[in-house]
Amino acid sequence: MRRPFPRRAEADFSRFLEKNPQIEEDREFSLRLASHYADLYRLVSRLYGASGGIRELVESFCLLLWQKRQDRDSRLRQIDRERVSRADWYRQGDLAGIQLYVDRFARTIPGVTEELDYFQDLGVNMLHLMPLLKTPRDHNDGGYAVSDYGGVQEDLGTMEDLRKLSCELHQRGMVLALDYVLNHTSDEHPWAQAARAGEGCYQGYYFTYLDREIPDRFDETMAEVFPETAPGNFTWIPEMNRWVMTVFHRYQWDLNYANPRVTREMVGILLDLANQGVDILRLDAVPYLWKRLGTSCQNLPEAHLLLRLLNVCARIAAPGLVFIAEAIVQPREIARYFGEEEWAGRECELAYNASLMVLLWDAVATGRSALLQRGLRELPHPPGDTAWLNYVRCHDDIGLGYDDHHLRDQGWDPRAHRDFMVRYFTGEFPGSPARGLRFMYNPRNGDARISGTTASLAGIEAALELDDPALLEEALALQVALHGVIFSLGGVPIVYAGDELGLCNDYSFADEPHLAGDNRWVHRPWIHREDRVGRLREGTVAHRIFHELQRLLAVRRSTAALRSASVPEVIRQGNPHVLSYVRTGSGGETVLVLMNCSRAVQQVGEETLLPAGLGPGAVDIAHRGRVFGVPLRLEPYDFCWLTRS
Ligand code: OTU
Repeated sequence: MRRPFPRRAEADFSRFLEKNPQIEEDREFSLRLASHYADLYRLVSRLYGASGGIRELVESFCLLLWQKRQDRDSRLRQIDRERVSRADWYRQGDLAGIQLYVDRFARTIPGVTEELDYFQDLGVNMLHLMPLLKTPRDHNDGGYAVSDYGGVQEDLGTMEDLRKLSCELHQRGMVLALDYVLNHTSDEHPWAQAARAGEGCYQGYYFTYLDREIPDRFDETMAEVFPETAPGNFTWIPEMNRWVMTVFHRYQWDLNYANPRVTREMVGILLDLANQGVDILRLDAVPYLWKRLGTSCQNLPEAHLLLRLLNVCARIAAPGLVFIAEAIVQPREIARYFGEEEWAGRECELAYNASLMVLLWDAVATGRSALLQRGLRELPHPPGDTAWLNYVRCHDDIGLGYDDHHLRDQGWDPRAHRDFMVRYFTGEFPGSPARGLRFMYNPRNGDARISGTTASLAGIEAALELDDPALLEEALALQVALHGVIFSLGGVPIVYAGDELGLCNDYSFADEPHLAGDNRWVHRPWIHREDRVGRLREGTVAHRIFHELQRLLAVRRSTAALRSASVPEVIRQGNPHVLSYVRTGSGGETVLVLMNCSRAVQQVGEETLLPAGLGPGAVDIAHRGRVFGVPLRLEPYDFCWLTRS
């Protein structure tokens, strides 16, 4: 819904057009600018109103958008038109992604372009490439410390390679997603270098302080992201004789968005990336985008306003572009990054469903579905055209971001339960087949997180090492079942590359000095051509998993209830080890999803089938039409997608 122009904005807009008559000649652009101008104006005023000069500032944003529109080629403008006419193109059923490191998957961007058949063979159509812009060679946090947003890491290729990849993807009906690391730059970015050289203007791009007074006050209320390797939130820079805010690693300098110049620069870069043919930008670390003394500096209202401003800019200058929010916080907080429905309310069209991911692993460790069921039931519904991005694993650790009162309601002590989770997935808990690693233990509060690939956490690594066929069967079943959940929940599922082949932990990082201190690299395996070829050899782990995921993705594409944007309806049933929910298509057709979260055989009675309108003879479309007797018998980690026969 459009709200009327604030009177000042209206006058300013007319004056702006008079001064820049060329803009009105581009009807498409000027109409979009006109329809979003009021929102742009309001957002800029709310963020920067206190400093005055709003008209000039808004004008400078408009000119920037106009300039970036000039750089947008006709191919991308055509895509813009198509997407504007199907506003929720990204959730119309069949978007499914894979996330990968260019170097670890195919060495270079052209190497990835040559592998597009592989992705289509699996059945994914969205390629999320991990950060690939220029970074310092050593201190780069896997690409999350950018030293030049205008160039690609030399070893990976060039911007031209990226554009070619985008064209090739679009020709195949696929889309490209890229990270936008916008909370911080590398300490080797030219802005940071200028700041270090004493240029006050660039020091104002970051948070810098002469003494510890303000840093100490910030530290009182801020958490630590990497307590083992990067304690505290500030780093002393001797050349500058100042402290600088570094929430993540000491070489990642937080940008100061309270400075509108920073915002304008970062909007420009965002649109430059869009103009390379990027369809989806994963906005990294969005909770941290705004800082204020006396707060946790996470999820502040201004961070939301800033994201709305970025979104409005995209709607005007590159409307084919959508955002993914990367906010690994409490579910209710994550959902706020979708934004609200009112004016300029949209922030990110997609958001990582971090709580689902944790609760899936919780169900594995406990063998019980209660917490997962509750988490799903209470998960906020994505508003309007937005959707969850569902995943089993990603390149980061598993952080145990539970709702503590959900744990207490189960009779579990939050601290003890988190300890149990870490001990389960590091294999310390008796009987656990998991082979994860403890990540970032914080002795001050006892917190720790978990690293490890799906296969190693699921028990495949242990089974292969112990040569235990029964354990292997179980672990394979689990690896597939977890994907069976994310493929059947709606939203956009995303596979973490290597998981489609069942790749286990890769310990080679320990021999590389600049990686050794960060064990997240254990689950960022090198994926060799032989690994991919392994999927073609029957009897291998890779073959088993790849073909199961391939089949499930195909079934998802052809099943209206699974493709639909409907929200899963969680079903209460008697067996505490079984996850159960129903998906409904627009024509009323239903699919009942059941997953046995335990390592024992489980039964499900007929009463569970009824809410989904199913009875005896229901057919499991996830397993080539398998038919069950009643009660239904689910093997360890078995799952099914049931429909009427
Ligand atoms: C992200 O993760 C990236 O995914 C990481 O790979 C980066 O190291 C990091 O940003 C810095 O760029 O804390 O443990 O709420 O949780 O942004 C991972 C969001 C992280 C943060 C998240 C961050």
